[in-house]
Amino acid sequence: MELKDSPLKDLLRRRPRICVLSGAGISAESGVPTFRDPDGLWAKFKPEELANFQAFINNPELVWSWYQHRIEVIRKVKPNPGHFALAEMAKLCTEFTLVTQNVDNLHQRAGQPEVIELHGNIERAYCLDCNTPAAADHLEKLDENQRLPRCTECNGMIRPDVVWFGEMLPEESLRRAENSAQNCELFLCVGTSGVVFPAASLPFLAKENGAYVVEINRQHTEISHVMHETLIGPSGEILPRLLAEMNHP
Ligand code: BJW
Ligand code: ZN
Repeated sequence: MELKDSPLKDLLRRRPRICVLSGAGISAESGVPTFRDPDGLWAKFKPEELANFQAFINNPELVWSWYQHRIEVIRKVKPNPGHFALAEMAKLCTEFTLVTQNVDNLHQRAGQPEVIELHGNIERAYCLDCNTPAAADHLEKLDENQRLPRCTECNGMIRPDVVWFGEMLPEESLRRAENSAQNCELFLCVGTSGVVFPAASLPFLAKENGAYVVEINRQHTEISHVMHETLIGPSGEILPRLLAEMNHP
């Protein structure tokens, strides 16, 4: 696919200030299921059953086994050309911010210099009572008398360090993401359905502040109407093309 002549092409050649918001779709080509595609995570598990605090309190073993399963999947897969292209772009631009809703560490493993995590990280966990950090892969380490991971300091319950529905996003991460969206010249929304807030408000904020806003997705989304351009296709193919444009003499 050649990029058609558009403001995007000209912008990329100037290596503008870029802010990227990524979602589960960027990791799909690595083999990580998305949430809302037909074969996604919510096709098998209802979000209200698993991704909220009350669900965890009601059935921590179910929620932990879901996270344990996802940790195992994520550890087996590798970053794909989409993740690598973004890491290369960061080296070319003087101002480049990557904001992710993903908890899978694939941007980090692709060598992304800095990642703003809006929804936490599946590899981390902490104690509900005293906040002491804990390893996230407890279930592997439990002996047969233990059903759930417990805090080594206070014996409290350990929870995954991710953001569930109804919970606040990490304040500093959200502040930095909003600041970058407000100050960028090009905002890229990659592989997100745009249904979860406040992450989905970032492209609106960027546009209000004069950025050129582009979506990269396999299909149109809830937030396509705010985009100046939607590039339809797999991000593992489209992002390397955008990178090539930045390297154009
Ligand atoms: C490809 C591809 C390929 C596939 N290439 N593309 C304003 C309005 C309405 C509601 C709210 C609002 N503000 C807040 C809310 C409530 C709520 C919310 O947004 N609800 C909506 C669902 C209506 N938000 C919250 O509760 C947030 N907290 C909050 O706002 O706190 C303040 C507050 C508190 C109390 C009351 C009120 C306010 C917290 C949200 C936390 C989200 N958590 C999860 C789970 C994280 C942990 C875990 O991983 O287990 O985050 S839910 C899940 O959705 C996960 C994701 O990060 C997030 C977004 O999903 P994403 O990444 O977009 O994935 P998909 O599957 O939806 O889309 C994939 C896309 O990829 C698709 O479009 C495909 O087409 C595409 N694709 N292959 C390119 N190869
Ligand atoms: Zn504790």
